[in-house]
Amino acid sequence: MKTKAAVAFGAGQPLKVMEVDLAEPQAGEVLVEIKATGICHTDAFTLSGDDPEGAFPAILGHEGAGIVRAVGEGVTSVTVGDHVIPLYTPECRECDFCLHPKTNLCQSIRETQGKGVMPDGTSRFSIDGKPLLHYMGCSTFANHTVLPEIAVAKIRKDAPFDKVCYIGCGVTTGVGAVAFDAKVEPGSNVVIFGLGGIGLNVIQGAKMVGADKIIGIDINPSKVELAKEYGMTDFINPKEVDDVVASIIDKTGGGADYSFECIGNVNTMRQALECCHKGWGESWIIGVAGAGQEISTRPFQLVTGRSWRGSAFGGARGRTDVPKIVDWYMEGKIRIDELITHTMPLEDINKAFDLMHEGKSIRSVVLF
Ligand code: NAD
Ligand code: AHE
Ligand code: ZN
Repeated sequence: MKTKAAVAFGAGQPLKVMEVDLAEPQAGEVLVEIKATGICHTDAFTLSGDDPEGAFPAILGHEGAGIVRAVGEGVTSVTVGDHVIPLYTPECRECDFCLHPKTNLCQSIRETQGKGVMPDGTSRFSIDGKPLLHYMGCSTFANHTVLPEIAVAKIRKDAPFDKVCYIGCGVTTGVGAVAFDAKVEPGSNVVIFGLGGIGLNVIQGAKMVGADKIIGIDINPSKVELAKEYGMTDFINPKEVDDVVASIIDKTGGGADYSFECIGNVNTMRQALECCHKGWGESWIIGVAGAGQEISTRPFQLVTGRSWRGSAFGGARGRTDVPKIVDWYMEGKIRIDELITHTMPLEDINKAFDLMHEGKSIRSVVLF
């Protein structure tokens, strides 16, 4: 079939909206009509050329929601007409990782996914007979896409696509990092570096689990109002203090119980670790840093009881947890609407990247 997609032909180039060819789903795969997709900083990161796994030409996008339109042979867990959210972290429920209680990182198709192809090693997308790569196993910047059955979460049909698409990455990553990975206890002091599409969801996750102080750090003060609405109790602009780590230690009476780095900057990762409380503070890296970047600190920071951890997709097991998070939204336990600051048709998708780089949006959503 033909479908409309925004194609990334090379690093640093604007996406080109055009008609592409899409082959039918093979065994164990499903065809999904994407109804809405968010634009996450990770899409911009890969488009910039900083992603060691970034390969072109590709159809980016990994924060979508849509409807199953066809299923390949042997598909049993979803059927035509089901509403789904694509999962860049699938859940096969069979691999060693899925069977281990301590991780959500299903590895059953990770290798081919990282190469931009389906599990059989080929692509379903092409233009003029030349293959186009998939991205993070999702490629939601296309009106239709093909995904492995294990990489879709079936969700309730009354959930609005234009909002719950964000659960495909940002909401789950932020709220999940607090609730599923760090398991933040009520009364904890939590510090969030970066008040963007991920950081604001960490804030609402921290509020949801009953954190005490929720301290936000950002160089862009325009994020403060929404952050406060979502539960931030204190704000520090690193440009306005001499030493951001000392300021946090002072505000928390000794350091953070938990910190979350939601920027992708190795310098703020170090600050996020070093602002943690001696003896027990945990720092969770969520931000994605570019090829060649490395983190450092004095080992003494760890010897004296701080821990450095990382979180992908909020520790969520997609097929199990994503439908629950959709329920949380529908029941008013978490909010999404205010975080979607811009919507646009696919033709204007490059504006979403501009708004992100200018610091003017939280989430832009493309509506098909
Ligand atoms: P975003 O652009 O919406 O937000 C980033 C925020 O960081 C902005 O508010 C910006 O002003 C702030 N910032 C930038 N430099 C700063 C600095 N030096 N000090 C303080 N604040 C600074 O991005 P996002 O969509 O929220 O994504 C954040 C990071 O999380 C990205 O690196 C993204 O790739 C990553 N991410 C990781 C996962 C995961 O599963 N681990 C999932 C989604 C996104
Ligand atoms: N491909 C990059 C790393 C990118 C990365 O860390 N991706 C996160 C999700 S970001 C979503 O917005 C992730 O889940 N990683 C786990 C995984 O298996 O990819 C690189 O450095 O190679
Ligand atoms: Zn993302």
